[in-house]
Amino acid sequence: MRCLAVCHSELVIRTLAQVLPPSFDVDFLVESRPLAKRLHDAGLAAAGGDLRKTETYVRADVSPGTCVLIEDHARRSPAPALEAVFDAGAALVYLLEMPDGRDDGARAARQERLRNKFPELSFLSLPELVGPPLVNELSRSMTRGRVQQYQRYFNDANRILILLHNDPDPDAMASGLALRNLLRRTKTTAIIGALQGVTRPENLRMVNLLDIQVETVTPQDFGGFDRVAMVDVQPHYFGGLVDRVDLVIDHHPPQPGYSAVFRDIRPDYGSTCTILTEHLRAVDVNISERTATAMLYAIKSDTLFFNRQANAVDIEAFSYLYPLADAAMIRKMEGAELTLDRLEYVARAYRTGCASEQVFCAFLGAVSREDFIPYVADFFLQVEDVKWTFVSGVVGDNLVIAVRNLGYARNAGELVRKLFSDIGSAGGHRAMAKAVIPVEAFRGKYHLLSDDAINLTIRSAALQVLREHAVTEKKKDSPRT
Ligand SMILES: [Mn+2]
Repeated sequence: MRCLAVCHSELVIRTLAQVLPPSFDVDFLVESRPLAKRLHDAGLAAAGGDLRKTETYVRADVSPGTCVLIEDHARRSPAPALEAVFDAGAALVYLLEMPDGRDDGARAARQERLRNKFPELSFLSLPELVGPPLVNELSRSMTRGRVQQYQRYFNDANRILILLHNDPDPDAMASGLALRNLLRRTKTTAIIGALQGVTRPENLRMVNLLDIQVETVTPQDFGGFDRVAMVDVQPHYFGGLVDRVDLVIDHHPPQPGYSAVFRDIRPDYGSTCTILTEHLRAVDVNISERTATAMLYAIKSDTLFFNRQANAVDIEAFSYLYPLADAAMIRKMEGAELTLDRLEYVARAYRTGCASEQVFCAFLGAVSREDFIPYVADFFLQVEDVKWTFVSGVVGDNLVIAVRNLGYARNAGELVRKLFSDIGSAGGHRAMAKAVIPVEAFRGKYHLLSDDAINLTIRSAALQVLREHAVTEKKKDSPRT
């Protein structure tokens, strides 16, 4: 592609000459003839001329297919040069904006003015071009400093505990592996442990396929370790059992009330493994295929494959780990979603549930494990025309209700709080929510004699709130007279 760079400063010229690939056939146009000669002598295709005259650009053989880059001048308006270059027939014109002390608002206003005059003009900003890679590099060295500090701090410990939350999920386990890798430890000197082990079938499948050992520890064991680290969880989770740790790495919102020698908490990250990918990259540690596979699977599962709370850093970590991981293994772990006992509950919900007004409601009765309930709620949300699912079941003495929602108008978390927070714990996000209510309290509130009425009760309460909401939305939409 032919490119004409209209420049004032030698630094910009030399930089462009170096960064543009040979497929860009670049000619430089400058105002100062001595500069043009110097560039020419240095082997660059450069010419001099009056930048405000159309004939200068005609002579430079500008056509609609030429990419024209115009370097902003510190003291002069770019308008005359732009007018001349468009008159000469250019169509692909970029103004390369230089840092000039204008704030963002003033810059936007100037762009607007110029674009009104030259609708085809595009803008490139030098600070924006230089910024991202520079900031990336500098934050990587900040991370490097941080990681090297905790590596040294853990170095002389005989035994290390990497503590995970109860019923560890892929992100917790993969973070454990990654941290052990960073601390250059083996499973005998750095134990990955949890107070309650893994139970969910797809997580057990990950444990088996990747041969991950999560040891069950008790609070009494903590004293037997020289250092304690926590990943994907913070000490408050353990309700006063641990008030001091050596290292916390987590992507949940920061919690007060504990002391940690080192902490790296980034609530805007989609997974803890994303943070740990940055740690591993910063210190150039070899990532084994097993660890990369676990971490990649963790990022996928914590972000629901980028459907939930993922951002550029998660995608960046994902693409970094992807070539290091075993993709076939990940497919195998994902296949673990469907198990016979899950299908059993799906079938139960299908037999006993009902769908109307885009709402699916089912009661599973006594459920052997709580995670069957959200599983079934997720499952039925895939059904054509279903926008809400309310799936309930009894776990011990509690009624657990999982709510899922496809629509964008209504918040599932708010809805369960409105319906059930007076008799139990209720909360969640826009798309998923949960309530846990003592069965007796639920029966008391709704005067129920039998369990069979539970589903109908939840259904009519939910439909009522959703209908009320639909009415208020309609009122908001109707034009005022
Ligand atoms: Mn997580």
